[in-house]
Amino acid sequence: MANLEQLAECVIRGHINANAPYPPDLKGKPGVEELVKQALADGTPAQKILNDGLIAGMAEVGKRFRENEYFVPDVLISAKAMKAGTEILKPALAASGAKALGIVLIGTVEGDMHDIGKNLVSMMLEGAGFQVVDLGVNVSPDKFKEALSQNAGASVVGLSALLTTTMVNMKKTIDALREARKTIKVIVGGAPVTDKFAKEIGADGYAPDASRAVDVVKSLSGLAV
Ligand code: B1M
Repeated sequence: MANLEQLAECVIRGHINANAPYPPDLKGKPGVEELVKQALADGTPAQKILNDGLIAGMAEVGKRFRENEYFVPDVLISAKAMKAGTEILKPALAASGAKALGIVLIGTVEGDMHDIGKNLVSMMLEGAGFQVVDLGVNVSPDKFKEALSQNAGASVVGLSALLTTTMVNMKKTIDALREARKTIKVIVGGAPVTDKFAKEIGADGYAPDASRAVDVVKSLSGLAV
């Protein structure tokens, strides 16, 4: 029987498969890819593999990141391992009709090309079980509005900004989004953004890092944190 705790541990350590050289002490041992395949072969439901293996692993990564035990490169390595597992799991998940926790649109606001933090937030949200539609960087208010109209199922929009000169575009974007849908929930983040600023511009939530962004999006979606 494949062990889902072992699978979670491989996500935490960023161990993709037996041939992967990282981390050195796990080289030659089954990684995420082998363990997901084994669990499917054992008849473990795809949703259980996702929840108790991959998502459980990413939840621990988020906790360690929040507690400054893990840093950006650690999270990126774990996210890569998580992605390798979800790629194998995707057909089984689709066949089982498993639903994402919700759809989140995300992008870096107009005038801003920084995307490392935004990508991290996307990966953590996917790791938590959300479907993420990433609109990229330099996204105008109109483009956000159009994307919201095209994604009727989206319940939360995430805006990222790294520059004091572009964070002002968050308010313009929120106003445009609310024109398209009055009740849409918006979370904002990025180095110069604060909770106070988020409240001033009418955002529903703010998170200082990717891990807490997951909690805020869950809470805005009415899910237990
Ligand atoms: Co730029 N840059 N940059 N830059 N850059 C900063 C932001 C800056 C602070 C550097 C400095 O001067 N000390 C400064 C901004 C000053 C200010 O406005 N106060 C700056 C500047 C001035 C510029 C240019 C104007 C430089 C120039 O051309 N003269 C230019 C602007 C280009 C543009 O956007 N139009 C520019 C360009 C660039 C590069 C292209 C070279 C590159 C970006 C590459 C890329 O993203 N693909 C770059 C980089 C790398 C940086 C620094 C060094 C690092 C940013 C980063 O990726 N951090 C940065 C200085 C610094 O921060 N030390 C700097 C790591 C990342 C994980 O953190 O993005 O904060 P962060 O994301 C965190 C949280 O903020 C939060 O979670 C993330 C993970 O925990 N978070 C969210 C982010 N988005 C969120 C969304 C949420 C919730 C949480 O909900 C939706």
